[in-house]
Amino acid sequence: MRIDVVTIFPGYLAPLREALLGRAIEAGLVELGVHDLRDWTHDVHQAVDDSPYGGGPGMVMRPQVWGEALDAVLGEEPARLVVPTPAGRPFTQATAQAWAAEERLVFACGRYEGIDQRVVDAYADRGPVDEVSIGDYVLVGGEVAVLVMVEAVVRLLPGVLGNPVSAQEDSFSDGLLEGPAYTRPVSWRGLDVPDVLRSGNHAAIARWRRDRALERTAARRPDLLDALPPDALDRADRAF
Ligand code: 6GU
Repeated sequence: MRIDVVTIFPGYLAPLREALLGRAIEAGLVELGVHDLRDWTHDVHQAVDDSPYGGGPGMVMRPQVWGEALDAVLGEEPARLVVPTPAGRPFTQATAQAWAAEERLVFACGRYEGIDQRVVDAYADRGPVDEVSIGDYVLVGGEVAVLVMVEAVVRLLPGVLGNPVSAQEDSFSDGLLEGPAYTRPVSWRGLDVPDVLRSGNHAAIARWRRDRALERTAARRPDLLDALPPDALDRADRAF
């Protein structure tokens, strides 16, 4: 997979070259390009923003500089263009799974009050464009959202995780939150590991884990339970 990020703060994306992602890049599983939007300005001040039509606070990123930058970075190869914005559709595990199948992702990081809408409108005629949000809170720019989304996507690529079963058993992949996990010692500060996990009874362990996942999801994210398809719960789940 090829990933490009256009931003006025290229240094913000440095963590993408660390740890798991860094290893994916070194292993050639991911190619990463980080580009400074100001490289496509022509004035001495390298201005990327201007005041909004219609008035109001803040600044809007100018379309011309974004147009030149995206023409250059997108090139002729097909790519999905992603524009992080708190006004976007929610980015979820399903989004990460869909994007993990793409050849190329290009992220356009806006700052200030966003990018002139005509940039998204113009590129929507050329290929897929997604305006996405990572949650119901406001960040100062798209850069941190890109760190989040790229990490969620890249860990799903074949060969990136040591144990591919971990990606399949994630919270959300079955629509539920994962339950608690334990390791040695069996007793710590007077707290014991649940007996069933040491029983060797794999069916009982699977049932116990499923019950804890249901319990935790009901307590913390009842909205996820409501959203499960009707066939997602088996008889034992319902009894629970
Ligand atoms: Cl993608 N961008 C910004 N600026 N704020 C956000 C966001 C994105 N998602 C949630 N808040």
